[in-house]
Amino acid sequence: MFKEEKANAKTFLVFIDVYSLKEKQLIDDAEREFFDLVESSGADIVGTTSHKQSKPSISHFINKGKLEELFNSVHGSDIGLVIVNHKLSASQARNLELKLKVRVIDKTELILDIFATRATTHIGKLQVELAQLNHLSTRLIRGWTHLERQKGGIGLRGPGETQLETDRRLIGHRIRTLKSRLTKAHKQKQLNSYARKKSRNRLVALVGYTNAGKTTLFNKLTKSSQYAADKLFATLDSVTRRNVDPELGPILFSDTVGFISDLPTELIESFKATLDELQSADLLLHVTDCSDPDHDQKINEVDNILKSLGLEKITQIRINNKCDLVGLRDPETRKLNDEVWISAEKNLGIEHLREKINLELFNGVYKGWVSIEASLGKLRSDLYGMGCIVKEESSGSGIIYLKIDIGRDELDRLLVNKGFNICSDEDILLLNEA
Ligand SMILES: Nc1nc2c(ncn2[C@@H]2O[C@H](COP(=O)(O)OP(=O)(O)OP(=O)(O)O)[C@@H](O)[C@H]2O)c(=O)[nH]1
Ligand SMILES: [Mg+2]
Repeated sequence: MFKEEKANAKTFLVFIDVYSLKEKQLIDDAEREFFDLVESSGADIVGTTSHKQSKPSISHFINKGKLEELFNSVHGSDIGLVIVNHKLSASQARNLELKLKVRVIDKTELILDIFATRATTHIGKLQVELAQLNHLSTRLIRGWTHLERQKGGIGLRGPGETQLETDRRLIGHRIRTLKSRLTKAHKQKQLNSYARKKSRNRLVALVGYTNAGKTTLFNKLTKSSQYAADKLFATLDSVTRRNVDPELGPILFSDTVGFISDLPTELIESFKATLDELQSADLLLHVTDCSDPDHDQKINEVDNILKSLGLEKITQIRINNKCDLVGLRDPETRKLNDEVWISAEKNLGIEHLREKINLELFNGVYKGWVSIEASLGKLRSDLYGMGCIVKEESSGSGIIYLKIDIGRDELDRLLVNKGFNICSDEDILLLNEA
């Protein structure tokens, strides 16, 4: 029925600006984002069309006149795939395919496909397959026979691929298996996070719109080399790393999947457990691209998604990243509304961000000497257990001097409860010289 389709099929894009959906459309430049998305999927774009219509047509989404034009563009060409920038109902997608005689996918399938090609971890792959199957099960309607004969191609790649030939019953079975595997995998992760809670590590999660620069900043903060790239959804699987920066207190940083407007509900459902991990974060770094013309809308979009995940109560530091692109060379001077201006790539403003993180989490950090009575061995071993002793000196007169690196809050708690004395650096210098 359809032309043979390969993974890099010649692709035609249809961008429709629908007035009646406009209020929901928070992104002004949705067209550019749509193109970026399609490019991220690796499609071979050979043509595009863009038009406005007042509302979607019930049968084909695209109105009749435009549909004829589209048919003329596609018919007799070597185009094998049409991608539409909206969510299509099962029957709209089917009717479009019947009319155009090529495969048609919508924005949801496009995003699912990108996720499928990016998933690398066990949990990531399970989540994407679950999302694909959930979506596929809504498409298994009468008359939708071509799915059984097709393999590969954008929208059909990834872990779910072989399942596309199975029927609804098999899909249902597979969905149940995936869900139970995911529950098991997440239980394991929860055990790990329980271990974290027992330690004094704070969890700081980087969140934000896709391509804002979260991974670039994460790499800077944790001296890691996670994959960061100028494409949408470069990161899919969350990664947590311990802070190695001596300027920061004991922190675990977590890099997460980026958000996008109209994130398919199937994906939110599947990724819920991963995103649920954010619930235990002590602080969110909301990374934004301040050079993006849609900067404000994207902030709203991310805040809305955070709200829908019940994360709005967690303290947020708003970070305007890529300040080098707006000509801001000295971000320290720009401290509007308590926001932080940085360039993760050019290493600008990171120092101020560090201070801010320390201040939020630990009410600042104390680095210096304290003295305790030698008889308070338990306190000393607790401090070693917490990993905050940098150096130790003994006066030989029943007093131990400890150089510590500790959050102000914790220090205050320990001072009140356990009997510390803060020394001045001069005292210690004398001690060292003696
Ligand atoms: N000019 C400039 N580019 C930056 C800066 N930070 C990140 N980038 C670039 O922006 C692109 C996206 O960066 P990533 O760190 O992958 O963004 P992300 O938010 O992790 O994106 P996803 O994982 O796709 O959600 C990359 O090409 C980076 O090199 C910056 O401060 N200035
Ligand atoms: Mg990333």
